[in-house]
This record gives sequence, structure tokens and C-alpha cells, in this order.
Amino acid sequence: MIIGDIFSGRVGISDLTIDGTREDLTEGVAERVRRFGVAFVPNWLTGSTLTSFQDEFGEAFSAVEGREVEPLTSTGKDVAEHYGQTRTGLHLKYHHGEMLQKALPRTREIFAQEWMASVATSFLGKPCTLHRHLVLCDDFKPRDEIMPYHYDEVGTLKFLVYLDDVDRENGAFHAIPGTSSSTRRLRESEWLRCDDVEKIRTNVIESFSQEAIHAVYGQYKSFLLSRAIAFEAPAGSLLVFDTDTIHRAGTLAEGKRCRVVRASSYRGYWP
Ligand SMILES: O=C(O)CCC(=O)C(=O)O
Ligand SMILES: [Fe+2]
Repeated sequence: MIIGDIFSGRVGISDLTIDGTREDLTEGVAERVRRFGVAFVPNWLTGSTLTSFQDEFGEAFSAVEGREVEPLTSTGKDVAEHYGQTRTGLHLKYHHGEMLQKALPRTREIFAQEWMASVATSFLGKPCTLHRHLVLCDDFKPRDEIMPYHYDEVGTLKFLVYLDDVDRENGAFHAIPGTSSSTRRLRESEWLRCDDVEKIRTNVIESFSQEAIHAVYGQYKSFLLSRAIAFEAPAGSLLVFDTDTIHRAGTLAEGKRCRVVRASSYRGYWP
């Protein structure tokens, strides 16, 4: 018997990866999201589809240039309706429906793929609201961490696409597989504690003590962090994740840029 040894059961990036051309993409993605909280489809968009997606992104930001930008809230939360500031750049938010159809027809078509609806209904159950909004994010102001490790206040399923080649220097998405069911309990207890989106503590590593983290996740912070996976990948790669999986957007080094598009799907009906 080995007393005091660690039996870790580490999950690697290959466990989360699925080939985007596979016929069983829906099941492959849904199964990984259910099991680990995140699925990774490298090079999901390529060639002219990727180029037109990138072009439409550029055109959307050109169209709002010079307009007033909505600031972050006093606690640093981002609640902009359309054209907003982030701590590291700018974003544009589009509601599903006519607004999206008019402004971003090609992007809308990319996100209207049947398999995405199947993954959403399989994971979120019915009813659910597919891609309630899409956010175009352009990060260009250097920072150690674009967004620290957190969960989102409302549990959602997100589809996130890289528009640039991403590595550890330009905002790689990171996730800690296997954390979602514990986080869900933490998120729900935060809502019951204060029922105020501004006061909900979402930055798991920064806002909670070692003891609280151990009570919820059964591990101390350093061990939890050692299990994080950085998704370094070419432009056009896709991540599908349960936002209850602890996640972050990593370092943005001087002179680097990271553009992503994120679509959020919710349980139940959201107008
Ligand atoms: O853009 C990223 O890498 C992370 C964004 C994020 O936290 C989210 O979409 O919930
Ligand atoms: Fe998030």
C-alpha cells in the first residue's frame, strides 16, 4: 500500500478533442461536454468560410468606429448592450433574430448549423434557447490575464471560435475539466446568498479561501490549477463548454491580438 500517494486521473487535451468532420460530431461533442465540461474541435472552420467569418468581424467593428463605447460597471462586470469596453479591448454584442441576421449574415449561417442545436438540446434539455446572443471580442491591450479563472453567473453552454492563431501569449482559453458539477453548487449557493449579479463571487481562485475551495472541489487551489488545460490552436478552432467548468482567457502579451466569437445558449426560454 502506498500511503499518502496521489492518484490523479488527469485529463489531457486529447481526451477533449474531436475531429470536426466526423459524422458523430454531435454525440462526440455532447459526450465530452457532459463528461469533462469542454470539447475541442481544432480547425473547425477553414479556407473561404474562415476568411469570410474574419472579414465580417472586421466589417462589424469598422461600422461602429467612432461611436460611444459602453463602459464596464464599477465592479468590472461587462453588461454592455451592444458596443462595449472590456478590460483588454472592445466587444460587440448581437441579440439573436433580426439584429444578427441583418448585421452578420455569414456569421449567423455558421452558427445556424443543425448539429449545434442538437448539442444544445442534448446538453441543456428542452426548452433551451440556442445562441441567444453572439459576442465579437477584440482583445489588444496587454494584460497578465484577460479574464481570471471563473464561472459565469448564469450557467450556459458556449460555442467559442478563435479568429486568430492562439497560443499562450495571446489569450488562450483555459479550462479545468471535471469541475462543473461542483461549480454548479457553488454558483447556486452564491445566488441564494445574495441574489444580486453584481455581488456574486465568480472568480473562484481569487475570491474563495483554500478551505472553501477544498470543501467544494475536494482539492486545494494549486492542485486544481495544475489540472488546467490551455487551448493553443489555429484560427477557426472551436471550443464548446459548460460555463460551470472553471475557465479563463489567458495572457495577452505586448503587441499581441486575440479575436474570438462566442455564442451563448441557455436553459429554458430567453426572449
Ligand atoms: O474568451 C475567453 O477565452 C473566455 C471567455 C469566457 O469567459 C466566456 O465566454 O465565458
Ligand atoms: Fe466565462
